[in-house]
Amino acid sequence: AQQQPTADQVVRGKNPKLVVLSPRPVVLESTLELLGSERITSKANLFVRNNIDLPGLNTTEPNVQPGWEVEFSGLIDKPFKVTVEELSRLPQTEVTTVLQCSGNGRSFFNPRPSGNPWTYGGVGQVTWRGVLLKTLLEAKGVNLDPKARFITMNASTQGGAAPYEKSFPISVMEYSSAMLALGMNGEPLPAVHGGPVRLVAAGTFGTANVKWIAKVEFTASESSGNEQVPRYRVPVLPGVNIPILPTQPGSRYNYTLENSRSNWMANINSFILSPLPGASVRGRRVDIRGVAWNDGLAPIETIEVSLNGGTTWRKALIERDNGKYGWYHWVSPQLLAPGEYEAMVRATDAVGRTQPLNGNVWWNERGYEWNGIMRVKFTVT
Ligand code: MSS
Repeated sequence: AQQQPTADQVVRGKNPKLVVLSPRPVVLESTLELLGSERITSKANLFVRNNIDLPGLNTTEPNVQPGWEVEFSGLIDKPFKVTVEELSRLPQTEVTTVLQCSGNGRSFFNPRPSGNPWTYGGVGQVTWRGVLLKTLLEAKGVNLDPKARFITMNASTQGGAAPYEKSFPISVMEYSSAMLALGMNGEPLPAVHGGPVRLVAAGTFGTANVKWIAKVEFTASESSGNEQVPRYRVPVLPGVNIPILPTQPGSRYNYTLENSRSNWMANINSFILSPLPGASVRGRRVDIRGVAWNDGLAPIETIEVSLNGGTTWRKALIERDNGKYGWYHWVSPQLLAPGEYEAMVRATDAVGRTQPLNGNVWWNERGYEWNGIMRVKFTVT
């Protein structure tokens, strides 16, 4: 049998503890242990999801490309190009966001959908620095045509890479302070995470955050490309207020732009990061800790822990230290006698959005947007 390469062999600078889901295109999963070990996810520990690798960029070093251009076109009065140097001279904004693959948690769906078998590690929290699209359009004196409803983004195809094209509603972009990011965690943007320039839209799933951005087009409709449909979509009934249309587990769905929606805004979710699954911890005082997050459109108000299978829930203490698009760290202090336990966590936001007890209610053919309540078994000694 062939030996699987380790994460640091696949991407220079990555922690070898990341799990290689695919060496090519690169897909690396982080772990609960690594996510719980730092407040901001370092570039070494951040997951990687490439649909398409750009040759030579599998490193956490910066991607220095003088003269890199991003082209703006479509439904605007003055099409223009902007270079990375020009972007770095415009006013910069920092925002901390949760970056999560919409396929995170896929392997918990039953039956298991095809695609990368993510467990919990397709997520991290990072601080971006860059130029807001709003700031850029103002600086350029550019106005949108009222018919423009979507931003259609294209990654560079340098080195003969296949195109990666995604569309997002302009309203989402405006609301989520979309930016052209040049930096991450106080450093130049690592090559593998999209350097020199990446489009970042806080509160959206990873798929919207196009790396190595080369072209931004304002369009009247969504791209009809493969990455927009059938990929990265969940079933919905147009005009019906349900986040994901439940479909028969195991069934097929004929995705169209009308009967499905793109993985736009991240849904509400929460993880237990300590104790780790299967851990043995000293009693009686045990602090159960973790993170929760949503799309930032409404604050998270309650995070609750249950130790009896969801019969009763106790409110955890919430820290609000990373802004509305970041992780809400939480702690639930417990007094526990020696024995076996299973902890569950659920978050609820100000508009009542919460997580299903059985995440499989959202079963969808491609396994997106899992946010079922997490359960962690541990032992108190
Ligand atoms: N971009 C590009 N250019 N390409 C690709 O492939 N992918 C996506 C994003 N962007 C891509 C892009 C996805 S899908 C995700 S998640 C993200 O990215 C990730 O990130 P990182 O940095 O971590 O790698 Mo799922 O929803």
